[in-house]
Amino acid sequence: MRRLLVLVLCALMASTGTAAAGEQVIGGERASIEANPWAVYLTDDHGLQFCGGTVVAPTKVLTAAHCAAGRSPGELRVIAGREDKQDRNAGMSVTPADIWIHKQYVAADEGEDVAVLTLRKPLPYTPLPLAELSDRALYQPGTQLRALGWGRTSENGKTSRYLMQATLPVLPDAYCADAYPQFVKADMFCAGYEGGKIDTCQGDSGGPIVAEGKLVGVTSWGEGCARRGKPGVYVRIARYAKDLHPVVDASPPGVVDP
Ligand code: 4AZ
Repeated sequence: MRRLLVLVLCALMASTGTAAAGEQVIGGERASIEANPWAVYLTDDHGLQFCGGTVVAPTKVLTAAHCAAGRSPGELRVIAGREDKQDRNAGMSVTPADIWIHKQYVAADEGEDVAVLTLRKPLPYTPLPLAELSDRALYQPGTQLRALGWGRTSENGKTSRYLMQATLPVLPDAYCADAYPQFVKADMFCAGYEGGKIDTCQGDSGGPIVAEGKLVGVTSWGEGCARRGKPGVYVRIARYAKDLHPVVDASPPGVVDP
C-alpha cells in the first residue's frame, strides 16, 4: 500500500515535471517571486522556457547574449511575476520591442555574454541594480552568492516548474582557469563547489546570481551541471557596467523625454 502510494506520487510528479524535495536549480531549494520580483524567464513563441533574465530597470531585462542571439523580438516572451510556470494567471507575458547584444559577443565561453531586452511598457516589478566596479568585494573567493532560475534540476533532466535558488561561493580565478582553458578572468567568474553537487544548469542561463541586493553575475556556461571540478561560469557584471549603463538607463522607444 505504502509502496503503491510512493509509486503513484512519483508518477504524478514525473508527469507534472516537478522536482522532488532535495533534488532541485541542482541541489537548491524553492524561492518565492515575492522575495525576488526581478527574476524573470524567457520563452519562445510556443511558450517553451529556455533561459532566465533579470529586471534591471522598469523597461529593461538583462539576459545572456547566447539566449537572445539569432532571435527576433517577436519570437521572444519575457515572463515576469510568475513563480510557477503553470500559473498562467500570475504576473505577465511581454514581447520585447528591441534586443541589444554586446557588440563583441561571439560565444558564451569567449566572454561578453550579455544582452538587454527593451520592453514597450514599464514592468510593475522592482528592478535589481547592477554590481559596479566599486563592488570588488563581491567577487572575492568565498563570497556567498545566490543563483536563481527555472532551469534543469539534473544534468539531463527537465527544467523546473518552480523558481529555484542555490547558494554558491565564488571560486578563485586560478581554479576556474584550471577547470576551463578558455576561462577569461576579466570577463567571467566561476562559483560553486569543488565536489560539484550544487550548480546552475541548462535553462538557468541568462538568469541572475546575486548578493547584497545587486546583480553580481549572469549564468553563462559550464561543462555539464554539478560535476566535480566543473563549476558554473558567470558573466562578471561589474566589468560590463560601462557598456550596460547607456542601454539600461536609456528611455524605452516611444517614450519621449520632456
Ligand atoms: C546552459 O547550457 C548551462 N553548470 C547553464 C549553466 C551551466 C551549464 C550550462 C553551469 O545553459
